[in-house]
Amino acid sequence: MRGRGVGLSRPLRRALPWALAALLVAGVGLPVVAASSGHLPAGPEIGYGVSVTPAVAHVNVTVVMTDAPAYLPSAITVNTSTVLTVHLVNQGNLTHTFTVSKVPGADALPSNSTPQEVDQFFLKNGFQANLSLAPGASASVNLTFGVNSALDVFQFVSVIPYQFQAGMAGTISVSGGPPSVLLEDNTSDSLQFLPNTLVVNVTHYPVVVGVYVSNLGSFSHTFTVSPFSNYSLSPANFTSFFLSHPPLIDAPVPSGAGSAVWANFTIAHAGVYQYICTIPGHFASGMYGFVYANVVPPPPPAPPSTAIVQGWVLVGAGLLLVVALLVGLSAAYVGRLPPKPGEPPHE
Ligand SMILES: [Cu+2]
Repeated sequence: MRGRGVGLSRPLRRALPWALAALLVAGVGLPVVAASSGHLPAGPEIGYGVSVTPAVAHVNVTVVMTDAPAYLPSAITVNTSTVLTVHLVNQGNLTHTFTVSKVPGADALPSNSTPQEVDQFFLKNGFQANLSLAPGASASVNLTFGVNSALDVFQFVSVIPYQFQAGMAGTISVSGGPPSVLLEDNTSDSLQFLPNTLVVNVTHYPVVVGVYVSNLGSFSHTFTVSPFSNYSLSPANFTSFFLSHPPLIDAPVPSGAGSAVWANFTIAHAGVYQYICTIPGHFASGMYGFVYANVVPPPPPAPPSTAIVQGWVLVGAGLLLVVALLVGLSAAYVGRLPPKPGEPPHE
């Protein structure tokens, strides 16, 4: 064969297509498999809450003290992140105090407490404010309610003996207010929340959470959060459930791409809170998600493995290489056989 000059030997020529096929399968197949794995569904995205410090609001309230004895008004409501300035006016002929509990709770100081027990309570727990006003006097005091005061109720009383017992008491209730944890979510015409997993990690409860819900599609939706933690709502009866157990928030997401709504709500304690869209049929079609409040969310479902596919590409390339080897070997072997009688010698 030597000296015939052109190119490859016959065994190599026979084996070459198979070897090329093996290279093609390995060289093209593997990158294609690797690239396609990046486009496989990757499971639900997770949204993580971002802690922020809300701006502080300033609120003024005038409280009149009377000899009834009483405070007018006796119920004050503020938001979190508020500085409350109480202007006190004693319109009576007796001295009264405005003594605010440091301990939250609508009945931290039981109404049947004796004057000694009232004194002991404030001696033991301290107070947020303690002003004594002579008849006709007036005074002001600032009280601060931060992000950690959500849902707290603080009592204020007059500690002059037997005034509290006679009814000189009131409450400051702290409602939600601006959120201290921000999240984002989206609604889609495929009836999904994107993401459908929201994570809140805070060191104090209750916490006010604000979710900015944007509409990616054209249908209107709602962002409605279950009042119960670790409780699964049912598409069959959530309407009646919410009648007896009002949701933490029921925020309408207007129709039309680009519209958005803030869904602000207060989470009382750690746990998993389901949220749904209450538009008929949407929840049943899978339009729900979960807020994981200091609970680790389950890992998103793993994308379908490409290991088997990649394995088969390698096996296929290997088989083709074996075929190439066999073809090459057999061609070399055939090449050594003497020509059949009557056949012209090989060229
Ligand atoms: Cu919906």
